[in-house]
Amino acid sequence: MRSLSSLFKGQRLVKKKRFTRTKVYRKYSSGEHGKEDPKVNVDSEDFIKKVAPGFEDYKQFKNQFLSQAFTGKPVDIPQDLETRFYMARKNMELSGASAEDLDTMQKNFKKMTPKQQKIVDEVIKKRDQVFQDVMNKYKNVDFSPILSRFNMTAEQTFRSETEPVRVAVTGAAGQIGYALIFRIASGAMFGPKTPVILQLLEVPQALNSLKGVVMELDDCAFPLVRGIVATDSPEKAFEGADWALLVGAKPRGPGMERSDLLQQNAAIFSVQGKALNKVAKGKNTRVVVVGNPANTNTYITSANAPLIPPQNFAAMTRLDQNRGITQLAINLKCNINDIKNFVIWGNHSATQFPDISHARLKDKLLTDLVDKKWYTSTFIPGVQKRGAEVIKAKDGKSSAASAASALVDTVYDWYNGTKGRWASLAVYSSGEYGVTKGLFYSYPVIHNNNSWGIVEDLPIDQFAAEKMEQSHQELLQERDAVANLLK
Ligand code: NAX
Repeated sequence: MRSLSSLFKGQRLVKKKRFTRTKVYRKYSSGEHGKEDPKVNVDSEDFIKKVAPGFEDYKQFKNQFLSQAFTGKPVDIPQDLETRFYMARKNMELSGASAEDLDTMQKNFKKMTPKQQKIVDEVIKKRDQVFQDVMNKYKNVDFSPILSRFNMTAEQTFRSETEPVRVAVTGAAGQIGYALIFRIASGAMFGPKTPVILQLLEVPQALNSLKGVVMELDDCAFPLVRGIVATDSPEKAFEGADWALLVGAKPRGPGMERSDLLQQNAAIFSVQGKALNKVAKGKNTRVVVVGNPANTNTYITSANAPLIPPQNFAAMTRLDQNRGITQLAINLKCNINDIKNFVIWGNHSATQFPDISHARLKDKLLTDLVDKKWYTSTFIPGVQKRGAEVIKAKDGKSSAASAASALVDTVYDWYNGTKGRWASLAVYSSGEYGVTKGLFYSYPVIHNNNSWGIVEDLPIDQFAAEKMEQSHQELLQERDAVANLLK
């Protein structure tokens, strides 16, 4: 019988091929990801012989299989469960699943009794049949976009029983915290099948308010929430954390100098870095900083947590990217998703550089579509100062729901991979594009396998180089202003 889930898998395979060809992705892998199960070598000749007899490799088999499925000729797929399992594993691997996902799938598959495995097999066959009937009925319709949404193969459902992700959120009773926590709990951040344990940190004065937030969380009856911790102790909040989202920070008070703001926040983030180092999951913890000044707070947190690789820390610049891309889409009268490769460079501050020089609308360069004067005099300052504009419009209250949403996007991409799409993120610099090693600088990155790689070797013109350098210099000054705290 033909399998429509396999049709979809083939589409993902094509995407993956394209991604590999770009060669812009440099992998930083840390923690336990990337481990292969020595027992299963899906590239071995035995495996190919078993699942794809007569073919050179699995990809060739897959392509042939696909074209047969599209022409409506019946295709045999091996029926024994062990083989189907290996095929599923190979499909997941080809479509960019992490080693961790593959291991989980394998573990869960093995946990099932033969009877359960048979039931899953039956269910998937029935579902495929329904799709097939619909496709036969509406022959002139292109089903590929619809099929791509039904990507849950029976094998992937094995992933549903994953361990909960422990997510620590600081400043949990603040504005952003309130807009964020409910979205994490609903599954928007880690996906609708990943349970979460929320570990919420606040200052002692805000614990009562946090209690109210927890009551509301309870009242939502989110099925994915497997536990909630509400505390004013960083060590409790970060205990065993897979992800730490550092939102809480000291706001800039009236008359406060930027250097005071830097110092006061540096003190908070040193304490939190030390606590993360002591009690979080070590090399498997990932940390995203939102609290301002976000890049330098990330630098301080990472410097205080030597057991966690610096590549696991990042400062959020996705809100700036989202702000910019929306303005571009409005200007060009297109959809957000039609614009690719728009990027924020540098610091999350007014020196950030929102850059369209690599961006495309479908196959056209944005630099050919956008008025240059609008770009330099309206767009760039507009993105840089958007935060202040929002504060003005909201009578003194800063961006909250949009910041929370950008954080959901940031972690979703890091956790799930971007399949070749670029995302802006302030990550540890090893000197790329002339930035001082060790700073956290916003670059275009591609996520895969719970890690990221900077898109390298992009041509940088003089205009861009000057803007990028300006932000770099500001980050160096911020680093120097907090140097005393790192001795
Ligand atoms: P709020 O003042 O509403 O909330 C901050 C919360 O953090 C408060 O509840 C406070 O009690 C708590 N807090 C303070 N110190 C803490 C500590 N040591 N441990 C735990 N909790 C602590 O601010 P909110 O609007 O939520 O903004 C939070 C931070 O995000 C600010 O620093 C803000 O500047 C920054 N932003 C960063 C953005 C970005 O794109 N990176 C954009 C939005 C936002 O401006």
